[in-house]
Amino acid sequence: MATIEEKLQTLREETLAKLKTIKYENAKEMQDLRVSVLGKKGVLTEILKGMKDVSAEMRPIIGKHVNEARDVLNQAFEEAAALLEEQKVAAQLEKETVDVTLPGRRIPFGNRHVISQIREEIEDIFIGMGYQVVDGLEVESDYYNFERMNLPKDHPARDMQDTFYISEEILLRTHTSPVQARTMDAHDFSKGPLKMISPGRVFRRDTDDATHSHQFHQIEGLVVGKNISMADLQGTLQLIVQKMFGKDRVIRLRPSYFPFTEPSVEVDVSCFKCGGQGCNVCKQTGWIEIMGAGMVHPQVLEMSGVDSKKYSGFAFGLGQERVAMLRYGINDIRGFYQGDMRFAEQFK
Ligand code: FA5
Repeated sequence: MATIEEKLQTLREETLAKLKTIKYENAKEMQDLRVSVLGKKGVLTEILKGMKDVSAEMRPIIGKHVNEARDVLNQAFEEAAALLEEQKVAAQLEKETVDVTLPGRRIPFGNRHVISQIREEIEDIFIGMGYQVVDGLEVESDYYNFERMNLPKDHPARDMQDTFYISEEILLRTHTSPVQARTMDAHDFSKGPLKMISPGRVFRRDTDDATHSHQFHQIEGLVVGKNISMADLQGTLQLIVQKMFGKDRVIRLRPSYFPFTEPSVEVDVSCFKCGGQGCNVCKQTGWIEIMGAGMVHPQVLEMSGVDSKKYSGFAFGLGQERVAMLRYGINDIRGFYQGDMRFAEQFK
């Protein structure tokens, strides 16, 4: 009968020989072989059962041989597995050919968000008229957002702009108007008039619906200098409306109220759909409201240290979403913020 050592030797030789014959297409055969040789119920375990008949002196020596055989076989299986993988990849590469005549894959191009497009368009128009474009702060102080806009702490008109307060004195700005005060503070009027626009995001505790969002975008406009009149405001707004909505559009100023302008107006544009006859877009009125505006309140000028007897100015604030909705016939404001590619791609 063969000794344990002989059995181990035979197992090693036979296993290594079998491994060599396995092709990558039959990789599972290798797995089966591994289980049958090294598995719990495999040949090696079977051979080990013979240890009980080995004398005590020989046990360490035979044990060493067994371990050696296990190591050699384990390594052989690992090498064989790596080789099969290599062969498989090589065979795949050989099979795969590149069809150089196929058209290339298109890389999808993104586009500017429609709100950004509107902002840039309006910026361009005003830059062309010599205005500077100014950034404001989204996190503002109560002082600039309200008090400097002639809305002291207990002023009832604060209710018109439901506010997210961060602390008693810090809030998310409810409009871009505080930039008026900040730029007037910084401007040197001895060097000429101030002409600026300031686009940006604003926040209100409004309930989201088709025409209201709790955050939206405004563009503030401010001109302060000598002899600035309501006619300048009207001419400027007429021009912007024609550039944005077409040269046949006219504007209408309606009396309104803002604490920071006097007089104050709501600005309507003649309906671009019906031309003023009345339709579903303009709710049969022939006019669509697009922004608030007015002559800067003397008190607002004075708070910036501007002499209201020498200087006057006009200001306006328009909602960017409102302009985009009117221009493109968008009927739900929430579309701007949902990130739906089908919506965004329409404005390439
Ligand atoms: C103001 O915010 C004034 N600061 C505008 C102003 C500036 C007047 C300078 C005079 C001088 P109002 O609250 O009306 O005004 O908002 C201006 C525009 O923002 C509105 O015409 C509308 O287009 C837009 N708007 C207001 N609330 C929302 C809202 N919840 N969602 C989307 N757009 C809004």
